[in-house]
Amino acid sequence: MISINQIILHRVMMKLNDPFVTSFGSIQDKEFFIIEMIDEDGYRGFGESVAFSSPWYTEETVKTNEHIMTDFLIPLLLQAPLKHPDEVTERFSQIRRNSMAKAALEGAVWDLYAKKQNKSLANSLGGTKEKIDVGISIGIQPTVKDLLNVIDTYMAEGYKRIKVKIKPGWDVEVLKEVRKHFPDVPLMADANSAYTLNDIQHLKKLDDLNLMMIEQPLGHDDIIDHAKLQAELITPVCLDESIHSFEDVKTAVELRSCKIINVKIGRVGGLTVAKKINDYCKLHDISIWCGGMLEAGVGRAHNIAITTLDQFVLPGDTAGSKRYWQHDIIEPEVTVENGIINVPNKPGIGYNINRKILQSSTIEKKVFNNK
Ligand code: OSB
Ligand code: MG
Repeated sequence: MISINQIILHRVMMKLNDPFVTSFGSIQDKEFFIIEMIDEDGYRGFGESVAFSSPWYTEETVKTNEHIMTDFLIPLLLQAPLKHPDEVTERFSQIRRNSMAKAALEGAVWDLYAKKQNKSLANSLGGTKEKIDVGISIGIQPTVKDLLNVIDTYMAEGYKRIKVKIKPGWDVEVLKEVRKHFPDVPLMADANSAYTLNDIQHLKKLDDLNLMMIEQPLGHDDIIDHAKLQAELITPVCLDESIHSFEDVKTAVELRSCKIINVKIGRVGGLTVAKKINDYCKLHDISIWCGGMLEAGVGRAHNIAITTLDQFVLPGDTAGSKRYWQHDIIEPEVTVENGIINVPNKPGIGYNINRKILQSSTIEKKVFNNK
């Protein structure tokens, strides 16, 4: 039984080492919540919210996360004890959407639950891998030469695949150059919704480049046009932005809109939903991998745990802490060796909170007590 006594929302601001540039713009300052949850037996779980400050990726923001967590989700969590974290999704279902707000709190419940069971979060979720393969996502660079240099650096660090952000004017020619310099690198491209079906002839040129996939070429909410595109492309289509729920996965699979799905815990509404997606995709032979939201250590640890499930067959975007932060908020930090992360086997997320870094990065702290 989990009876929550207290929930603390730490509003944190951290600066990325380098600005991350996509077809939509650039991020360097990352604001988010670390959720700390304490139950009546003194167990403590942690979650991390992943919405950005502005709604360019999905409609949620740091402020909508705060509003929804504070005014709706936290009261629901404190209302009655829980037997299992799977019940959180059910309890939150009376609140429409707001997946990232839900996932942030649910993640803390899962961590707390796993610690109470004295099991790693990965094992609690049903994951079995002891090591996971990871890739890296590279933002749009000022020049092709810069991009080639960055790829060189990350290949030397052993990352298992390279993802390059593309947009109109920075796509086929750039990827051709990459292929010329790195003929064998496992390579993919992420468009973050920058194209339409009118670009189909242009996108077909990617078929000569032996890409593992093209991620979210079309509309951020589209599932229909992607099916039309996939029917014309040899390159597998991977959906990211379009997948907000388990139901979206079913629609995309039924309509053959993609061959691969990028699962982000926050975008789909939590670990319980991500688990369900894993099982459904296994049944339907759809490959999945864990995407990233430029997370700090707590979110990164949750990503590592979900990636241990069996249908996460492709390397994800969960790069090492040092790729993002000067100092991460966990210890040890996440390290990648030869493109591999060793999954921690300590209880829960398996990393400790670095209280010094958390404190120095916190701009506001709100405490909710169960009376
Ligand atoms: O489209 O997958 C994306 C980062 C921010 C928002 C959206 C995306 C990304 C990434 C980088 O590609 C993922 C990461 O390294 O955490
Ligand atoms: Mg993406």
